[in-house]
Amino acid sequence: MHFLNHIFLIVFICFSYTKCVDISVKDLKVEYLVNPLAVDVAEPRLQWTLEATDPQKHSLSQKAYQILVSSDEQSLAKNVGNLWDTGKVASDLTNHIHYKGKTLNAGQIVYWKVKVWDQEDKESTFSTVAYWGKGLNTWTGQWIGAPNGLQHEAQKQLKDIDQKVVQSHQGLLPVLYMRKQYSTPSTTKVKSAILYATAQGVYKVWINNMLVSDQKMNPGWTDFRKTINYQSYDVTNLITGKDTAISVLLGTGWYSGYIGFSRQYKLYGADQSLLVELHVQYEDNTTAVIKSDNTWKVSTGSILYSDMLHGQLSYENLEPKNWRFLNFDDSKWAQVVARPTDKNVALVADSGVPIRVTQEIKPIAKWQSKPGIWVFDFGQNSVGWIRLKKPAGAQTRVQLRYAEVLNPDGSIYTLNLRSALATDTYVFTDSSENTVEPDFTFHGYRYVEISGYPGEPQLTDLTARVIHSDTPLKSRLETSNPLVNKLISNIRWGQRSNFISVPTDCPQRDERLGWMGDAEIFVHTASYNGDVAAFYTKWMRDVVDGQSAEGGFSDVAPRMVDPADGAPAWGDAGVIVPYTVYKMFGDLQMVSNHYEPMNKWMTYIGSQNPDYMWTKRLNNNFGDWLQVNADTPKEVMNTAYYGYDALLMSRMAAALNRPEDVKKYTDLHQNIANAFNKAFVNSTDGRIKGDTQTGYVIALAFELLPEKLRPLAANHLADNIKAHNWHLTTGFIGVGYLCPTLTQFGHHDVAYKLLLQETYPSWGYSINNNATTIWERWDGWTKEKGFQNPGMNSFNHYSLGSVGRWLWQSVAGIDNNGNGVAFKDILISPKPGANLYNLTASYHSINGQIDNSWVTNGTHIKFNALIPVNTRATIDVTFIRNETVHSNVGSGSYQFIGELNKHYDQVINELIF
Ligand code: RAM
Repeated sequence: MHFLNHIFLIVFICFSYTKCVDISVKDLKVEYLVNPLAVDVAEPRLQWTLEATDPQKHSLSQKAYQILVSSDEQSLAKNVGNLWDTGKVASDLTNHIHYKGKTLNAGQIVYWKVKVWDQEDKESTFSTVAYWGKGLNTWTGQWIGAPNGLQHEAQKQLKDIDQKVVQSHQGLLPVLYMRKQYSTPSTTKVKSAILYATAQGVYKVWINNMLVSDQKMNPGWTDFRKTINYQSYDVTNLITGKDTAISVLLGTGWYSGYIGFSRQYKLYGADQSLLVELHVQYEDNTTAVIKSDNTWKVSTGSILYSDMLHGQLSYENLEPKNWRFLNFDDSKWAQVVARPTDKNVALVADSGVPIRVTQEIKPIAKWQSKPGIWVFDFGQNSVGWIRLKKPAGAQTRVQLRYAEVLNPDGSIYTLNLRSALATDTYVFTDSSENTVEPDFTFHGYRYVEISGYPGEPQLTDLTARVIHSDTPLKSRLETSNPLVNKLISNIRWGQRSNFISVPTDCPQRDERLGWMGDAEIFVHTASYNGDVAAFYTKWMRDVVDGQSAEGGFSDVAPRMVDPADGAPAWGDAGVIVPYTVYKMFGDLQMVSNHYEPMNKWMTYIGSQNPDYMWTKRLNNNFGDWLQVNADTPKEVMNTAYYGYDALLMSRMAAALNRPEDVKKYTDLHQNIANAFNKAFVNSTDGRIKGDTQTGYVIALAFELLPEKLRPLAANHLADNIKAHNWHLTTGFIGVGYLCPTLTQFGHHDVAYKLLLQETYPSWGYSINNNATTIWERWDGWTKEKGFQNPGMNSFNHYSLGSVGRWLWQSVAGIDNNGNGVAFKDILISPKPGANLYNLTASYHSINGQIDNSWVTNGTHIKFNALIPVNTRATIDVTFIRNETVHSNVGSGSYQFIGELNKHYDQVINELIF
């Protein structure tokens, strides 16, 4: 066995008179975002990553940094930081560094760069230049919408042509077309132009017929009664001549469209409105602000509705031709109405991640379910819509219906969409050859049924456009086992499909809500798959906006469905999500921002449960949702969660350096544990009331059992799984902690058995029955019973995919070491087993990329690890005979080759090798 450390021949030629630096600076971000144009935070956090200039070198680190921030690029080019020059700061920090320079003006854009010194005090060159903008403090634009009669007129028109839809869906409102043309007061050229925009609704903006961005469904979803996010776009290149036309499509979106269950619409308001400010700076340094006001014009057009749940209906002949171009005659359009600004609603620069089309998929097969009705299979359940090629001369009504699954006869199965129509309809009248796609809707689907298409639609005529909040999903995990790879793929698709402005439960039926229980159980897995920190930063505001006056977090955020506060394990997302984001990304800011709301939640529970058992304020009390004939007693689960909250609060209090709260919450955790043990645990044999897998799992994972009972409880857990013939019985809650707990308490082989199980209930069972995403229920479809009750049967829910965390942490073996956060102190502890002959894992942490891989023949193994610059790692390779734990090693690549030790031999032999 050897450490490559010892044998690496370091050949590094440096073409420089001075000593050559070992690291370079990359990936500059502000508040997790690349060059954001509007940041509302007072002291935005800056970050970068480091790369080794020679990947063969070890133990590289950053000894110091210097940040320069300037009001203009020219000064920065001369290495002048006229807003902030940190000088050489002795620090190994590369993220969460607060800007402490001069106060910035509203709308100001600033430029920055950074250089670092390596472990030997050698200085790097400066990074490339990045920038950020300060958000707007005040708005002079007005909220504008359509005069009353306008939408009714269009609705009446719609009634004449599409009776059936309108009768059943009264709330469908036509999309508004808005425009404003202005002439520039200045004759000089534009130096910079930033467009700030938002809506009570959902919007798209063009300048001179050019779409300002590829972002979709802006401004996304917030609790519109409290917070509205605005977006900012650099439109400098779009403003060319003296005259400029701004055109906007304004749909209903989450604000006034159909939302949540069945017949809910206009939840936040009856009419859409728009708010826009275009800030232009000319080369002669004059400025202009063009804003939404009552001089704008409004009309309706071809889009008779574009609804998130129900889809889009467009009549081509109703489109005002060339309405987005300069000099379009809008004299017949109505004048908009300006609406008062609600001072109680905060307008906030969007801190989240825009929704974009991130992939296109071509269909793999098609067939006729009835003559003239074609079904297309895209091979993958995903979220978005179809871009359809319209044939020349088509004068017809073409309808696309979306579905996740099929009936046995090959027709699409849509019952599980409940009242969501999920249908896009185009009435074509002009003869142009074209492609069409909807504007403000999205569908969860694998299959598309198309009717009314002239002739036979070809595979090339339909393209699936995949959308989601575009969090970079750079991390990769792959093994030699196709079943495990499919599970990993299904988990990733579940995440992509349900990260749409908020973390949702499902993307297809009439629900699509920010269910907190689902979020709580999946956040850890999500944080391994990609950089989701900004996404959760935005969502935590929705969570806190939804907190009741008494302190109750809700079941869904943005809060909406139900007046009740959150159930145990659902409301607890308000504590678990900030904790997990802190652990995974080092985000102490999120913890401190929401510390008081979290405290309030603890008081909310504690004040009515003075005996430390969570038996009151249970609200919807969901329990271990969708478990398999193994209902964990609710008092057991709920009390365990109360204990878990206390445990996490004590850790967060410690991170914030609040010793009194550390004591308060450590004591609370202990008191809850005592009450839990007294009421539910047999103190001799460690049996827990209910005797369910979930009961054992959460008691162990939430550190509630006395030490001597832990192995006993873990054995009961393993025995229970064995008694179910190596099957799990856990629902949404237990499943997230199941495999990690088995591994932690020495039953890694049992966890592997669950991973590889292919009969019901298991992940493998769904995969063998064509799952390309994670199902809501273990029995979404079974050979014996067919589809589960359509009242609740989504095929794209991520909750049961929370096993992803374990694949990363315990199989690939990439985790934080002990109390470490943000992978600065890394634990590499892979546990090869089963028939995973190869594994390759690459996790893009906030502190750099961590790569693990192995290849084995079942008796010998070669293991590689790559530790990022400026981090330390403990590498546990005790799965190799005569190997040990290598503590606190520096960056670089390491290789270990040897014989698998006895224990792993056994695991592997039992499991297939
Ligand atoms: C369902 C949702 C969600 C779950 C709640 C309790 O309707 O789909 O996944 O958290 O119920």
